[in-house]
Amino acid sequence: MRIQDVARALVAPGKGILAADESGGTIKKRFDGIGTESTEDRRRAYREMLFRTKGAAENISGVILFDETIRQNAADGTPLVKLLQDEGIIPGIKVDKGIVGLHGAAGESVTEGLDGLGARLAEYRELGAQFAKWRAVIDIAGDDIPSDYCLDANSAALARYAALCQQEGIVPIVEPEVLMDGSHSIERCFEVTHRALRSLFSALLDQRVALDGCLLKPNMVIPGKLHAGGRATPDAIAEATIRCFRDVVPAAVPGIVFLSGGQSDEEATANLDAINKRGPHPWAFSFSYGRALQAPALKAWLGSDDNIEAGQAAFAKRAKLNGLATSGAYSASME
Ligand code: 5MM
Repeated sequence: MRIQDVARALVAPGKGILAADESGGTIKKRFDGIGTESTEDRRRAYREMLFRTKGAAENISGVILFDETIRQNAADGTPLVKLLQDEGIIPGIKVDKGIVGLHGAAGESVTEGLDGLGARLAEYRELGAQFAKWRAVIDIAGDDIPSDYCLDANSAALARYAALCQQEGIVPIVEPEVLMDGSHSIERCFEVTHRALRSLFSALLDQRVALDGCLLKPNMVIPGKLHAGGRATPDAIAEATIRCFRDVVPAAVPGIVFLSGGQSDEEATANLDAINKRGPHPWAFSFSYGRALQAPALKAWLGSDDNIEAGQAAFAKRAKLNGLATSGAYSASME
C-alpha cells in the first residue's frame, strides 16, 4: 500500500489507534498501579490480551508497538504482529528514544533517536510495521517556557524523523505533546499549541515531508490539570481545539489523532465526540490513546490470566465508544 493509503486507513470512519508503545519505565509504572511485576512474560500476556480482543478491529485501525513487543510471540508461539495482521489491524512502531534535557534551556527537553534511524526503520518494515511514531514533549508549566528554541529544535527532529520514515515507505505520526501538567488556562494551551504547530508544519515543509502521507498526534486544547477554574466543558475544549487547528494545520494532512494526555477515559471520549459533533472538518479527527483506552482494561486484568475476558471486555467498550466519538455519535448515557 502507498503511504497515503495507509494514512487514510488509519483514520477510516469509526476507527482509531491504540498506543501500546509504553517504554520499560512507563509500563512498569502502569503495572505498579495494579500491583503487578513488570516481567517480559507479564508484558507479553497483557498485550496479547489486548490484541486478541474479539471485534477490536471494528474500531481499532492500528496499534503502536514498543521495540520489545514487535519481536515478541504470543503464548502459543504466534508473533504478536501476526495476531494484529490477521485481524486487519495495522502494526506501527515507536521509534524515538525518549527525551533528554535541551542544552542551554533549563527545564526544557528534546527527543532523541535520529542516529541510525534509517536502518532501524528498514528493519521494522521487515518486521511488519507500516507506520511509526515520534513524540516531542513540550512542558509549559513555567512563565518563560516553551522557548522558540525548544519548539524549533523539536520540530526539526520531528521533521527529520518524518522524512526518514517516508523514505522507507512508512507513515510517520508526528506527536508534539503540549503537556497538561500545571495550572495554565485553556487560552495559554491554545497559544502554545498554536506556536508548536506553526513551528512543526514549517519544519515538515522545509524537509519536504508529504503532508498527505503523515498523521498529526497532538494534545487537545485544554486547561492544565491544576487550573484554578477546574476542567473545561467538552464544548469549550472542542471550540478552542478546532479554532486552533483550523488556523495552522494544512488540509492536506488526512487525520488528526489525539493523545489523551492524562484526561480520564470518559473525558477523552466525550471531548473527541464534542469535536466531531461540530463537523464536518477538513481532516478526520480520531484517537491514538494510550491511557484512555487502557486504564479500565488494566484495572480489570490486574495481572492475572483469570481476568483476561474482563480485561478484553473493558478494552472493547472503550474502543467502541471512541469509535462512535469519531463521528460524534457518542453519548454519556452509553457509559
Ligand atoms: C502509550 O504511551 C506512549 C509511550 O510513552 P513513553 O515513551 O513515555 O513510555 C506515549 O507516547 C503515548 O503514545 C502518547 O503520549 C499518548 O498516550 P496517552 O496516554 O497520553 O493517550
